[in-house]
Amino acid sequence: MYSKSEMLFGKAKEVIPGGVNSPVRAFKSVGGNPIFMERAKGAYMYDVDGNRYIDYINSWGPMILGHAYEPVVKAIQEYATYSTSFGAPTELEIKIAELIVSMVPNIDMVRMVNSGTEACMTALRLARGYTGRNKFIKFEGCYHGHADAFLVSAGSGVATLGLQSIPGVTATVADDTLTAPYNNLPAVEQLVAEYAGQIAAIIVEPIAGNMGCILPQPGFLEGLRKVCDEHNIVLIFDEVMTGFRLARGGAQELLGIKADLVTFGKIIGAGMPVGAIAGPREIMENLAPAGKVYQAGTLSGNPIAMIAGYTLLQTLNDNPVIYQQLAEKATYLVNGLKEAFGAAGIVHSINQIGSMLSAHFTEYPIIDFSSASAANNEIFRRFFHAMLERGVYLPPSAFESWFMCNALTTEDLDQTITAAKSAMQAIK
Ligand code: KE4
Repeated sequence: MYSKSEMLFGKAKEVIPGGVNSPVRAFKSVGGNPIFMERAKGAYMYDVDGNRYIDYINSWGPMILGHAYEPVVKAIQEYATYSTSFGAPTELEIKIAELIVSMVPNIDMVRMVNSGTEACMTALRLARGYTGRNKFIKFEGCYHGHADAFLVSAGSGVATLGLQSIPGVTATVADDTLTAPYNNLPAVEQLVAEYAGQIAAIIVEPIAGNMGCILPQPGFLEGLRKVCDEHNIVLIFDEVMTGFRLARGGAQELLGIKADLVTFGKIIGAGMPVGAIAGPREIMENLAPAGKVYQAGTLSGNPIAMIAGYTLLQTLNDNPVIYQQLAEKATYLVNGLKEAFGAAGIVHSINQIGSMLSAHFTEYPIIDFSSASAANNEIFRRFFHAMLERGVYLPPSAFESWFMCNALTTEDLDQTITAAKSAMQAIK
């Protein structure tokens, strides 16, 4: 069933550290060997052994309209013939920046980079340059990419691998990273009082997606906004995952909370390497060459990545009904999963907002990293493999979100629910 994947993984480990180019792909927390994919179309991925999977990873978010979305593929094919990179400004970069400014609330300007990591590290440097302060607050279990400052109490692959401290991240860097539990406003207020005048930014996933999917509790984000206003702290919404996924204007639009800076990734590039920082002119014009906060990139604003992202964002912008369709599909799936888990007598807690969701095997609500960590990972591990054997590809870690694409049909969802019922009976 997986013989070619197993052979390829053996070869990969000879020339690629851990056999993968990103740790979370290695199946470390669920065990077994990663599946090597060959192609994908719409809601389906096909591995090198010819197995088909209904895909709930969507490349960790970008494939919101499904894999190999025709208009994006055609746009890439056309623009590749004009050259794959100029290293000079292009009109296309203006067009995508203007489109993003029209879609996302509270921003005047956009700077393109090549990953969510670059976007978040730039936003932090910008906040530090703008305020003249060094420290910042992040939340346990939130993941903002692999820049040194963010690898303290991080989620996603760092949590998946159980890494408490990261060799190579120096104590001096870590000293400026302050952490608080997600959804714990008093802990933030205490840090702000203790480090009065020293905190440049609070960076938060407005809906956390890197310890499973965790929703902000009423008052949490509003409280962060108030603290930032009172202490002139830059509030950074890391919307690498939620941007363009939960609404055209992302979590700012959906939740009605104003950030000072917003970071993007994933969907903004339609699967091509793109990240972005966006915000008001007053802050953004501190970025070089307009200002002195230096940031650069050989392939930033790359024409192939830009036309891919521009094509996808145009579709989303012109068809906001997609977001309602995605949310309805996610709700349908969650109801089916609850039925499957309940029928097997397995305690569970499922979080969902829009087309993001995660399933945890615990009777307690999942509201922060501590509660996510306390859930039963052994059941998750067995569920993951039982679903894989039944042709459903879930995130290979309980510290990740599931993602829905709009190519999923009711038949796909029913097939997923049937697989879940069968998987639960097999593992209980
Ligand atoms: P990238 O550098 O991986 O493009 O983006 C980093 C990042 C920043 N902020 C948030 C909220 C993110 O979710 C991410 C990356 N997400 C993970 C999945 N949870 C990427 C998957 C991987 O590491 O392979």
